[in-house]
Order: sequence, then C-alpha cells, then structure tokens
Amino acid sequence: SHDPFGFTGLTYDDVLLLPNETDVIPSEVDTTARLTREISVAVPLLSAAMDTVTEARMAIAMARHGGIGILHRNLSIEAQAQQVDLVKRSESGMITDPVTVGPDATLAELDALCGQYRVSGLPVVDEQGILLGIITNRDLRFVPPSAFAVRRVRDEMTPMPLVTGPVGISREDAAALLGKNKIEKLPLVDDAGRLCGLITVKDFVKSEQYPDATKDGEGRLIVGAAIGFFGDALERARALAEVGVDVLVADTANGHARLMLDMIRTLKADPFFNGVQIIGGNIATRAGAQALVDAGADAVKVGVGPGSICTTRVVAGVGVPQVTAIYEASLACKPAGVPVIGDGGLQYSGDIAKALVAGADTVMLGSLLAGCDESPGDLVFVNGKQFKLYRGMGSIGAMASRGKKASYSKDRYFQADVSSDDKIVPEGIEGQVPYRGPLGAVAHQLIGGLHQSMFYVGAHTIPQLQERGKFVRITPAGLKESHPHDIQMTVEAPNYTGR
Ligand code: RVP
Repeated sequence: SHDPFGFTGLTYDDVLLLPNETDVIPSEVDTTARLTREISVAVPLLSAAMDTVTEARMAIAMARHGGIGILHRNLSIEAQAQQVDLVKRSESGMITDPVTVGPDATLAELDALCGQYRVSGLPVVDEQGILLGIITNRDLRFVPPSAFAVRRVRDEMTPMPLVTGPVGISREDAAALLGKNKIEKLPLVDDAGRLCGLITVKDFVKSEQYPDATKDGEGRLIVGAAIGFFGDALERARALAEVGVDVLVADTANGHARLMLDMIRTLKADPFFNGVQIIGGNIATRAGAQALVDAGADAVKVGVGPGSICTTRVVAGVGVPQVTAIYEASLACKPAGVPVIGDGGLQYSGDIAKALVAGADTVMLGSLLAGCDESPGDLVFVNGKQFKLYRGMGSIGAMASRGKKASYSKDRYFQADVSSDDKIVPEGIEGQVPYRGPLGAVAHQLIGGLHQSMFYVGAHTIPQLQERGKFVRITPAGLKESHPHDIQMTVEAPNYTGR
C-alpha cells in the first residue's frame, strides 16, 4: 500500500560533495551553463526577482559578471518596462536606437536624461531625426549650475560637422575612428544625415573589462523580468518584450497551477514572443516540473519554501527541502532537455555546486545578493554595522498597498483578490542582511567557491560536475564539524560571516 510519509527530503546542509581524483586547476574551469533552452551564461547565477534585490542596476551588474538579473514585478508595467530599457541601453556593440535630446531642451532637462540613463552625453537631433550636434559633459564643464534651468542644448552643444560613421561600420573601423579623433562617441548617420546609431568608447572599455558578460546578438546585455500569470500579466509581457526583454519569468509561489500552465502555453503559442525565452515556476516536485515542461517552458524554476525570508513551510506546512526538490524536478526536465533553476535557500558558495550536482543548471540568489551596492535600498546602520533591508515578496511590506503605491506582489501568493491590507496572509518576512559592497566582489567569492568545488570534484565543466559529483549525507554532528567550531572567530572572511 501507499506510504503516507513518502520519502525523505534533503537540503544543502544535509549533504556534502565527495572529493574525487582531480587534474583540475580552479582558475581554469569553465562554468558555462544553460539558463534556458536557447540562452547560455558564463556564470550559473541569477539575481532574484525581488524588490530588495533586482532592479536595473543589479541586472546590469549581474549580466556584466556573466549571469543574469530578473527584474522584480512589484511595480507598474510602465516602470518595469523602463527598467528593461535601462539595462538594454546600458552598453552595446552599437546602440541602434540611441537616447537623444532636442536642441530646445534646457540643460536641466538634458542633465535629468543623462542621469536616468547613466550616460555622459547625448546626440542632438531635430524633429526629423537629423543629427544637429552632440552634447557631453565636456561642453558643460564651464556652465554655472545656476544657468542650467535657462540655457538650452543648442547654445552649448558641439554642432555639426562632427566625426560620424556610416551605418553598418565594423567594430574595428569604429574603434579606429574613435581613437584617431580622440572622441568618446561616434554617431552613425545615413545619407540624409539622420542619426541611425551610436558607438561609444565606454562600450569598448566595458567589453574588455567584462569579457564574460551575457549579451544578445546585438551586443546588448541580457535581462530577464518577472511577470504574473493572470490579470494584466499578458499586457505586462508584451510591454516588456517591446523594449527588448530576453527572458520572461512567469513567477508564482505555486507554479503547478492551471493558470500558470495556461500562461506559459499562451506565451509560447504567440509569435510575438518568438525571441523571448519563457521560464516557469516555482515547483518542487517531479510532477510539477513535468507539467511546466509539457506546457512548453524554456526552463523550470524550483523552490517551494527554501528562501531565507520565506515562511510558506511554516504558514502552510508545504514545501520540499531544496536538494531533493531540485533532484526530483531534474528527473522530469533532463530527458526533455529543459534546464533547471534552483531558486532560494543558498547560504554559502558551496551550496551552488551542491545545487548543480543535485540537477540544477543555474541557481537564483536573494539573500546572498541583497547586501550589494547594486541592490535597491539604502544602507542602514545598526550598532555601528552596516546592513541593507531584505524582504520576502510575500511579506506584508511587499504585498500591502500602503497608501498610493499599488502592490503587484499579492498575486504571487494567489491573494490578488484580498481587498484590504490587514486581510493578507503573509508567507514571508522583512529583515536585513549585512552590507557586502559591490556585486563584483561578492560574485568573485561565489564563483571562486564554485571553482574550488569543481577542483575538488575533478570537473572542468558544469556537465562534468553534474556527472562526477556524488553526495554524502551528513548528520547534525557532521554539519557542526563542517563549520568553524570550537573557536571564537576574530576576523570575518569575505565568504564566511558565521551562522
Ligand atoms: P534566498 O536566496 O534564500 O533569500 O531566497 C530567494 C528566493 O525566495 C526568491 O528567489 C523567491 O523564489 C523566494 N521568495 C521571495 N519572496 C518570498 C517570500 O516572501 N516567501 N520567497
């Protein structure tokens, strides 16, 4: 007869990877992984779609370091589309649709635009798109700030003739032109003098600085964005696709739901979304993963309740310990060639390799990234130490409408119909994590840890890691032995701050 208690679920702290014969040098491993059916990443990390983790700044940083950021959806459609736009414009081989300014704009308006897009200057065009000149911070250096409200772009810009390039110019020729003329921006114009593109020195420098960056066919950074699965979700998906989103994540706390499967089928059937990869989630069982695979998902995201800020397992008593959940999902995904994303519950760099060996292709991180400079929110000081706020998308703070700002987070927990904030049943909490500095430093430790895992296991690549990696189950005594023990830590390591 059927065993009502099923099988035992294990998580990261229940297992370790066995060391193996190795000829691997940690710095030489290849961590390329499959994010979706069609997109690979140099580094198997995603930043979580949470309003204290991923907005444009984090997404840009994640893509530069070889992973990808998933923009959260606790904001209006317009505001989220704007975030996608910011990432897609942040750097590129050639900007085909550059942000421009008109000659009659005030310098204050110009300044606001430059701030919004984090650029140092803009091409100036008339209403027909004809290039009139260019204006950069070099032109503004001697303009007193008091004059910004009244002086206009046409008075301060460097007017045509400028050094320009033809449409379709090669990367090498563009670099040569920039260098020869000692300029930072090269507008591309057609025969009629219309602005058709822009190439900037910054983009060349960035591609040398970030050789692993995750980029699309046009050299722009790749970005993902979360959408819901009913209501205005389709409208949101369209708006995001229109501004060039690469990956849509149909995101709920229970992805094994009919509305979710319908949503994925709808997106996959609509030719409008041909160029966009669709991720479905979250699930924590083999059957849940199979349902998403059958609906056509390009990747399956796994995790019910492992998140550091999540209370689903105590509020609802539901979930599957994450290593087992990943393994179970992989049983459905592997044969179909659909990548698995292990979402939530990772506390240390060593958990990344454990997730991959269990059957994940990539992992999604919340708490490990929420303390970075690039995550939204300000630093808070507590007893002289620096922290950043981090909250679950199912927390009261994220789900309540509180005054003017609407919350789009409730439907993640199927509570969109709850009309008053005090009727919300939260499935997450609000807290703070230690401040960790720039993502670059954090990512270096996380990826460095993965390199060490691969060295110990004897794997040059992620597929080898998955094939050669074997677990040993441990006891609470083994876990105690694994962490520093019987000593008082006097110096914090950059990758270990205690338990
Ligand atoms: P962690 O990395 O352990 O902080 O977990 C992050 C993940 O937790 C997210 O990617 C998401 O799947 C999940 N999450 C987000 N909000 C909540 C909640 O309020 N319960 N859970």
